[in-house]
Amino acid sequence: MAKLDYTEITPKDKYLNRKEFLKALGIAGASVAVLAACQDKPFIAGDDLPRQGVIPAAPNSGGSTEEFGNILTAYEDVISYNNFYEFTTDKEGVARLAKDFQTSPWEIQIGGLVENPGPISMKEIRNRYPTEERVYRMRCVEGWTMAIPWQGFPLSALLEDIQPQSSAKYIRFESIYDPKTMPGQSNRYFPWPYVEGLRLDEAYHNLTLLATGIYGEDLLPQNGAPIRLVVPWKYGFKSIKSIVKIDLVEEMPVSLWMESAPKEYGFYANVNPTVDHPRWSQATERRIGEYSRQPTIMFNGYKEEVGSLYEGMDLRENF
Ligand SMILES: Nc1nc2c(c(=O)[nH]1)N[C@H]1C(S)=C(S)[C@@H](COP(=O)(O)O)O[C@H]1N2
Ligand SMILES: [Mo]
Repeated sequence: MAKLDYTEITPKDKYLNRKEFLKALGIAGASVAVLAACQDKPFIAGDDLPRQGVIPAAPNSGGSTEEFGNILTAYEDVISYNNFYEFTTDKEGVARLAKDFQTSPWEIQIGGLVENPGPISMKEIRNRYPTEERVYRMRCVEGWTMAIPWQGFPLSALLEDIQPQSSAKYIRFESIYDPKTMPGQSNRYFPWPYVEGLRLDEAYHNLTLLATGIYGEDLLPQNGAPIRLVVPWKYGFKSIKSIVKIDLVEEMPVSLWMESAPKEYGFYANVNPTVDHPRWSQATERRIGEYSRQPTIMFNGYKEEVGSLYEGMDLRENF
């Protein structure tokens, strides 16, 4: 299927009827049938926002977006409703505070139990790893959710280059620490810098992405520029933004959220409708741009892809 050009398609859906719109997208007959099932559903968040669209019938993610109504979250919403506590805990205030955040030059320090440690610059990363588009659902632990077309490359591609040693069991990520430019880091309640981690098999999973763009545009600071993690079957807080350090380690890393509220946030953080947050239910979720709530889907809809990673584990204990 032809790659969607969001800047191109969006104005067209205003003046073309649906059939012509689909034709303009280059979607073949078979896909039209799939999309027809959801044609009565409205676009998320109003039709006058700049970039939004129908999720391609066969996104190359391998992940399923069908349960999500095949509707992408409007670009305007993706860049204006953010969790990035280094700037502020006010979701609608992040974009303004992050506007002048310097994301170039940028490098990631690679270390720990690897054969090839050292810094790697964003320039090198861009040259070395071709990006692909992945349409993923993102479910925040707070109960809201989006569907986002990312540009990125599998974390496994980087891992193959840096070569974890056999003693490495986990990967640990660190976000930038710069309280001079990130006002939220003066909030001493949180143990900065933001830290996250994955088990090595989760890190190697093909769905696990290092993202550099959204909707065909480079990431904006509020979304974690210039490079962030995206792990679509886990709560959004695992998808750590603005990464400056990656270490391969033997022990399970302690994330910022585990350290600040260990009873509320565990290491795994797999989306699970049957395991509630101590202060609220996780049974339902609200898509940004809609009012009603929908049932939460196990592993955020990616059970087929990732279920086997957790076979035999007690997911209530390992929350
Ligand atoms: N460094 C850092 N990464 C972070 C966060 C944060 O506060 N700091 N918030 C997380 C949470 S809770 C969510 S839901 C997602 C939000 O990503 P988005 O703003 O791009 O939608 O980023 C995650 N990554
Ligand atoms: Mo979140």
